[in-house]
Amino acid sequence: MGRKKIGTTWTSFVKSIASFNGDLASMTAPPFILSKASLVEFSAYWTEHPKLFVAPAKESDPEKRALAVLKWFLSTLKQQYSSRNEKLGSEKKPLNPFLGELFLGHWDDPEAGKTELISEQVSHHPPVTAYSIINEKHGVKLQGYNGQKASFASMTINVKQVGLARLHIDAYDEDYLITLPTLHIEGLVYGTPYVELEKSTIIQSSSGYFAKIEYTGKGWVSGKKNCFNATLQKVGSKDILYTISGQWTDSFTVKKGKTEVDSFSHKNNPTTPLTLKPIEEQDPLESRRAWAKVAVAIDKGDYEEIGMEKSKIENAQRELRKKEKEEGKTWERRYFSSVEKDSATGKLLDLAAKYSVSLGVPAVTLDDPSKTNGIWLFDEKKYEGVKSGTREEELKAAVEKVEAATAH
Ligand code: CLR
Repeated sequence: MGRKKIGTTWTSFVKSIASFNGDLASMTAPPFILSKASLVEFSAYWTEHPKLFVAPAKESDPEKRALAVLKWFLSTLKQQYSSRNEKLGSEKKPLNPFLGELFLGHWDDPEAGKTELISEQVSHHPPVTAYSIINEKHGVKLQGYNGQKASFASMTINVKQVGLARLHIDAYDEDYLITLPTLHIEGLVYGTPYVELEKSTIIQSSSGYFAKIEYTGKGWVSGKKNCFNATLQKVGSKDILYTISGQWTDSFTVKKGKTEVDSFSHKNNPTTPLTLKPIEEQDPLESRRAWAKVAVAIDKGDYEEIGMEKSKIENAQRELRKKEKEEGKTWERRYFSSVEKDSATGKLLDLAAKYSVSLGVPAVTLDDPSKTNGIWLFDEKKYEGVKSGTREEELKAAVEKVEAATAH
């Protein structure tokens, strides 16, 4: 393919997104920027350093624990927002997950032991992914759900994330509420898209610590991309306990006052690969298996074949929704349930609201649940049912339905 051809395709793509409506799923893109990974896979980015994920559980001092949580969170940003982009400017458009799509796996780490990942697409309109990440050995659990609201302005795609994440540490019965940063895509006009983070993230702990991460983008002092400054405070005092600053794509330093007390560098901390079942052993609703034919077509760069294979999945889904409507039923989520109210999050939000006044920072509010088709919680009962085999019939029926809808 000649340069000119790519250039023209890119230009028409950029023109087409200029008129898109905010639903990322409806955006059509040329094959060379299509990713083979579905968004349901992105939940794995939270735990590519299992050692840091479980580190807070080893600290008996609540302040050190809150710091360890902050450090772990900062270490996840590179994977979340730039790992698909090793060569800067090669961000791609992920596959749009279908309702019920799953991504299941685990990490084995000599120190952290086994950490399990359960990710499920719990809503299609609007698209929402829910996940649960569990390390039983250390009693550390993360759960959350998220969707995206996108808009296009002055040649960038702006993405507001809706939803939240919540970390639980069993030994201290402690919770941490984590908000999700706003982001935008840079480099679009040049055909070299990459993510830059904006505004801030907060982490509110039930033990009274409050962390704020401010994303400064290109630091005007350093001139580097992906910069941030973070602080950790305890409520009731204006004292800053720790500051962390650096580049979330590279390294950062932790300081107490002016003294450096710790640091982190991605170069010295390789990620732990996620272990997945081989495709043939996966459930038909698992992402890699379900999208396998689309992935082959993307590898070939065959636009028609991509379209045809995607349509098969989309039409089957449409048919299923139609049937459900006729029968007055809804799709049964395998691992998550939607709730009216989540009291643990509610408590943390109340704390954040109270503290924000004393700390002089904006209060954290929960996004309107309608934006995520509800509040999604990991359902332990459903999970136990899957593990012990008591839901086998139900799961088989779900798979059969999908397969029947795909057959014609
Ligand atoms: C999904 C939830 C993850 C964090 C995350 C990282 C990158 C984001 C992604 C989320 C949503 C989809 C996203 C992506 C970067 C690019 C992609 C915004 C928020 C868009 C749809 C691709 C636009 C197409 C250009 C590359 C041309 O925890």
